[in-house]
Amino acid sequence: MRYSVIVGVVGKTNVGKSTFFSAATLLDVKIENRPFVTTEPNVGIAYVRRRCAHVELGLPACNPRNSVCISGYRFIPIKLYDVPGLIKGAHKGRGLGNKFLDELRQADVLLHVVDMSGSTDEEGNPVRPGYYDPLEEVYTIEEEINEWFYSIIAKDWDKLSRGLDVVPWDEAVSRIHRRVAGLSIRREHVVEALRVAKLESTKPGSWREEELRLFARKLREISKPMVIVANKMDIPEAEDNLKRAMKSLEGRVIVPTSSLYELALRKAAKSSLIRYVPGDPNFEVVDLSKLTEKQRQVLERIRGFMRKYGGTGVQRALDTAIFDVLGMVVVYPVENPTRLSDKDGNVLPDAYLVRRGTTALEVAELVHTELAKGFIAAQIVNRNRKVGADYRVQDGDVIRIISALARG
Ligand SMILES: Nc1nc2c(ncn2[C@@H]2O[C@H](COP(=O)(O)OP(=O)(O)OP(=O)(O)O)[C@@H](O)[C@H]2O)c(=O)[nH]1
Ligand SMILES: [Mg+2]
Repeated sequence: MRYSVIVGVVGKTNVGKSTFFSAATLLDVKIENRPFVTTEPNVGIAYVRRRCAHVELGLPACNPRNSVCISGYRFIPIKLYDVPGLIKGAHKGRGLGNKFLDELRQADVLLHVVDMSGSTDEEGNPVRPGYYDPLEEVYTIEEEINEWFYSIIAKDWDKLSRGLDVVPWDEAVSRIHRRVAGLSIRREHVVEALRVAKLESTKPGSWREEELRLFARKLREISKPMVIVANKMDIPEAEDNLKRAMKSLEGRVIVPTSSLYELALRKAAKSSLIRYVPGDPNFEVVDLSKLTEKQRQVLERIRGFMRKYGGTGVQRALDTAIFDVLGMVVVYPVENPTRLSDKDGNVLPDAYLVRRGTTALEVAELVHTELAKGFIAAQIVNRNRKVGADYRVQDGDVIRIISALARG
């Protein structure tokens, strides 16, 4: 299976990264209330949630293959990484250092989990809620992540940059791009970073450290944007901190969560104690008499939280990262435009997550290289339109590729 998006879960140590990861993937990983519990990255499959096209098109059902459809929502797989925690000075080797972040070279977006309750100190040790300022945490950890990125770019920069001043600007950009290609960075990211850093058409060979740092920071922000996961919102002290964060962390995307509650719900649903669709604002108890008094109390507390925040926030954090921040769209390739199915009659079998701006030809390539080679046109079935190779697909498009070369 191919995953079109890689999401990295990063943050200070002991803030709930592995809890978030476990809630999103239902994988059992080590979770404890002390620093540096995770020592090796965890990787798993999580899902983003979108209203399924079968509902939008008024069909009774679908037969998903590469994704799942639950209660009219299509859940599309993405790859999720949970990495060891950071502390201030990690780039100088403090704590577990930051070398493990290299696992995130391929990440498209980062979820920065923050302990919004302030119940862990600078080093991740448990303290009374409200003791530590989560705003400090946001700045400190962003700095560590930017340092990691800078160190990758700064490596061998002298050698590379010398040659850049004697070639045309376009070629210089291409060479910089090749240098950073292993970081899942596209050429337009480089162009945009140079533009916002006001370094266009300058001489990279003459950049001082300051300019290289600025370039690296902008490139990180553009190529690996971040969503702040304001975690542990179930602890009362977190609420005031969140309000402050919303005010002073302007320009950042913040999603309030309780990973602890989401994990409890997913486990309860797995044991058939409740019915819960991830991302829903509520859940349903299957049989009240099967619950202990303690379980009932916990579930009621969770229900109260969800009423206040519209859910636990875990699914929303993933959806925000993929749909709002990366601006990805979902398309449904089909072979039979009348039945909206593949050749075996499966209705809307595949949901593809693609970048906004992806063309019909690129979708054909994703489905099968042969289809793309013989590309004639595409039919956007739900809009009743015939389009060419350059058509940029829209969210929810059901697309049939008309090709001279049939699928092998
Ligand atoms: N109250 C509350 N506690 C949480 C929440 N999420 C995680 N925790 C608790 O925070 C502690 C640390 O959780 P982990 O998931 O291990 O944290 P981590 O960020 O992965 O930590 P390291 O891997 O050690 O860096 C555990 O005791 C969790 O139960 C939450 O949303 N609310
Ligand atoms: Mg962990």
